[in-house]
Amino acid sequence: MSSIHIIDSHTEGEPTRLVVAGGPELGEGSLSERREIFRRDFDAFRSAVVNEPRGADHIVGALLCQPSDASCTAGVIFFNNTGYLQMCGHGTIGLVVTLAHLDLIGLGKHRIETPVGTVTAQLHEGNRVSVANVPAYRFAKAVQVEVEGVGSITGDIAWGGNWFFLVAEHGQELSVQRVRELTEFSRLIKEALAKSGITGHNGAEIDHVELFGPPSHSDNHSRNFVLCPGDQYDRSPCGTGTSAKLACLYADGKIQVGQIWRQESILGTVFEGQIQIDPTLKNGTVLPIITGTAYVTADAKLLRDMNDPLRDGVRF
Ligand code: PYC
Repeated sequence: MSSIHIIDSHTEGEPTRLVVAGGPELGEGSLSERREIFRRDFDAFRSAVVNEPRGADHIVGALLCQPSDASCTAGVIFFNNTGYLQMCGHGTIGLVVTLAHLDLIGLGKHRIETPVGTVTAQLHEGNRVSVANVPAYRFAKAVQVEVEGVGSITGDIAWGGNWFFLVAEHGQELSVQRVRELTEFSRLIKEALAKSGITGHNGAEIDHVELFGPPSHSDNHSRNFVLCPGDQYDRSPCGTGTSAKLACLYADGKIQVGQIWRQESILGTVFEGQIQIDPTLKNGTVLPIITGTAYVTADAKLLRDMNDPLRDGVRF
């Protein structure tokens, strides 16, 4: 029998399951090297933690790691029902609130190492966290893709810590009652991008699709529906997706430094986004800051009985 200490939280509705103890030994390399060892040698552990019967398809897992950079408070590798994420905004907010719940950190700024770079998270009062994410940029504007059964769809390709295809004109009503239809619609777009060879930089797979529409509340600027890898939709407005959106807004001259963008999720929960500009970075690149709130929901032990045929979870 092996035991895994996990703490669950949700950030604006989207769950994060942090593995605090009982995780695999991945060595002391960079977080991206450790993520490859995780993927190669311990994928059964990933599945055991987030997939049924111990988890559920929409849970995002996070493995707490020793950082390789001593100036960082923690390292983290994010994963989900089908694989590994590059970065995760809602998950970083959940991680920081969980570390505070464990009395491991206090209010203020904390550097967190991820496989795609170091981010800085500021813990405020009331479980609120601002994440200064990795630099984000628009890679391509108004890219057309022919989607089977749908027709031609136009979107922007942007990096916000993951690769996104951002679509404003889609004819879909973005309501929580329609998540099945929106999931299928977005899945078809993702499939069409792959079939058409449309990628991010260096042939990177675009594994997130983001649909935008009008907000349901006049305080907010926009509502989104975000399809994540593993065909699960983000219950939060998606931290990396909001970062990608900020990069596109900046590229279109629609946001300035100091302005707040209130991005509403399909549930109606909100991330506040803003940008900073670092003149040493390539023109058009922004430094997104995403603010949201997380709550701890469970502190538990997962048990893996080696006689249990489903000890590695249900894997597809
Ligand atoms: O918040 O960046 C995010 C995220 C990615 C996938 C699910 N949430």
